Amino acid sequence: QAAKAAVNYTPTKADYQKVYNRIAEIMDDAGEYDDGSYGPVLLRLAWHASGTYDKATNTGGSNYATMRFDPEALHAANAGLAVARGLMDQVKREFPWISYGDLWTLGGVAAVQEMGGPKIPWRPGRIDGYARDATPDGRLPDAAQGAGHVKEIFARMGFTDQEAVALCGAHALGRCHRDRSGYDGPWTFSPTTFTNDYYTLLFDESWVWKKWGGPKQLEDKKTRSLMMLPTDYVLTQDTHFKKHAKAYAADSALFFRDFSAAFARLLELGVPFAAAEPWEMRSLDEQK
Ligand code: DDH
Repeated sequence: QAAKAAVNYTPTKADYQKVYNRIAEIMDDAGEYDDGSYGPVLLRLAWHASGTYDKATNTGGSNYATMRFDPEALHAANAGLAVARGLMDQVKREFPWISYGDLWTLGGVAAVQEMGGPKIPWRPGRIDGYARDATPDGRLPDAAQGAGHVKEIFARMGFTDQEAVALCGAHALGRCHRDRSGYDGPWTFSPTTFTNDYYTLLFDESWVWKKWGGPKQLEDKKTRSLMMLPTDYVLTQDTHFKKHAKAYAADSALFFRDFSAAFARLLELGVPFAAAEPWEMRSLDEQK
């Protein structure tokens, strides 16, 4: 009877808050890693787990957490994410009852909130799937392409241009790695703080093509220490994208609000939730 009760135990919000807290602690244990936080790479894991969603066939997305399996783990877009999956495995050992999809998406929520971003409403409900549920290569955006490609990829997930532009603001965080994507450098001067700097820099700096042996990317003319991918730069070129990117550059609160809504939706694409309402998890600071 006791064993049966344990199997049927439904974790509560307090249980998920404990997982959130452990992720937040691990994020800060990064030491010499990158810019001193695992937050950006955990955010990228949550995004790549969710961004495989295809609205037309209702396949992909964070349910099933199929990036655990080859060949999806080996897709070029996912290079470097083994670091993030390894960190999440540490958390999974301590809280074995959580599904990988819930764990990885909660990691994205913790990353955004702990790095100073908006609250991201989140709820559990994803289940672990099998290798046969894995998605084909090519569903995530290719940084070398133009505005048409970016629109197509986000529309396939069911997003508008406005939501696509809001989601790209996540590039305020983290950096590109030569040994992962081939690209190199951070987008902003504060890659572990969630800001709207990605948009302000896009419009305020002069961006020139970097002269180097690597893939085509831009650098800021003034310091040559920041970068933009071709797909970032199109937000200043395409008229529809530009309208929203300008609005986010001018109004940080608007960006925070729209990012929260779009990112919460991204994490839920293709997940068949029961009726429960999403929760707001508390940041470590709020629990002091
Ligand atoms: Fe991104 N991204 N991303 N990205 N992304 C990279 C890094 C990070 C594209 C390409 C790259 C989003 C959209 C796009 C983050 C979050 C998000 C890198 C570098 C490439 C390349 C990887 C490496 O070398 O380590 C492209 C293309 C798009 C696009 O939309 C057209 C979105 C929507 C998000 C999100 O989170 C909502 C984050 C964070 C990083 C930094 C990772 C790190 O390790 O640092």
